[in-house]
Amino acid sequence: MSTMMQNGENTDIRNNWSLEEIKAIYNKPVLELIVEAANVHKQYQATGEVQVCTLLSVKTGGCPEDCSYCPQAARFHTDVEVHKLLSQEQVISAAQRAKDGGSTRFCMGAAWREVRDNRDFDKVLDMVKGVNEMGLEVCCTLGMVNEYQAEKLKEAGLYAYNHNLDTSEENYSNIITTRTYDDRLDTIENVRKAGISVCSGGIIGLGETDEDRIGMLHTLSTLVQHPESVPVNALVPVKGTPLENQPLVTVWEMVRMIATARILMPKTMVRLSAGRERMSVTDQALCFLAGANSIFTGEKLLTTPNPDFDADKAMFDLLGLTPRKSFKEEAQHVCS
Ligand code: SAM
Ligand code: DTB
Ligand code: SF4
Repeated sequence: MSTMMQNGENTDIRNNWSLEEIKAIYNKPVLELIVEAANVHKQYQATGEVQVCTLLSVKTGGCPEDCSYCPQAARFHTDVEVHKLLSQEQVISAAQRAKDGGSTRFCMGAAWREVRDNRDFDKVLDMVKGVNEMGLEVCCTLGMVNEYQAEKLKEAGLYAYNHNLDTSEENYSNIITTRTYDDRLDTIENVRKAGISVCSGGIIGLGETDEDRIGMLHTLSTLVQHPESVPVNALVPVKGTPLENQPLVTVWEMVRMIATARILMPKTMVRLSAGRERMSVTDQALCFLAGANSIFTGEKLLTTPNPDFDADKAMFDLLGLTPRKSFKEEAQHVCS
């Protein structure tokens, strides 16, 4: 830790954190934790810059999995309207709207357990190509992928793949029974091997303990390479799901997760993800101070509401935040 604080070299990024160390960070008095995280943030990240990403559900509902938080699982009776795969035109026009609204990353989500080698996957590959050609960083979240499918996505121009661990290994079977933690880790490894940027985080507010939150952060921060982005979602309780009556998480719980993630994974983009709709600007400001530097914009996440464009624009103006340039642009700049 001290070497990391001294020189900020890449080599100081640690992936050997112990559970005890993480616990000690997570349990610090919250204001002290924020200050420490803010210092790490200042050292490793461009403070004041926030990555702006937009989501689109390209295939909605009817999912065979039983993730107890998710409105898209076929077995729960929610108000989500099932929709087959969108057309290429629908996706490109949504991506254009996102780009016009200042987004640099466009993430397409599908309510699939896993990718299958069929025509729908070929269509998704075309969507990836199309969005990539628009100069956006393309991200997908399509469920489990094997090595071969990850390579095809990479060839099509995929920049990042989102695959969340969601909770700790110990708590996993209380939340999802239709797949295992190892299934999740295997997909992350396949994505990494294909040379795609890894986006993986989780949800708080599922009824998990602090130990579960710490356990999930331990798994993420001890991967051979840290995920390039870690989304921290607050559960959006949806009517009809088993978790519909879960109490809302507090801002302090979000701040603790974000700050701990920032300290453990200094170079990672930490995303303040689901749950912003219920947070005030003051709450969100605390999360940015604690090291969050990425958000989803646009009035919908996948199926649930998100603050609208004007509200986020006003928040950026008020807090003096600027949208981050895309990593793709930066890479081109370095090459040219
Ligand atoms: N089916 C794919 C999968 O599970 O990986 C991709 C889509 S899935 C909806 C993507 C992520 O959304 C989940 O891993 C979970 O973290 C998040 N999510 C789903 N429902 C949520 C909810 N009600 N509140 C917060 N996050 C949620
Ligand atoms: C992530 O971690 N959060 C996003 C994105 N990755 C795919 C999804 C949040 C979904 C919230 C519930 C919904 O809108 O359906
Ligand atoms: Fe399906 Fe993904 Fe929802 Fe789980 S989180 S039910 S896999 S869409």
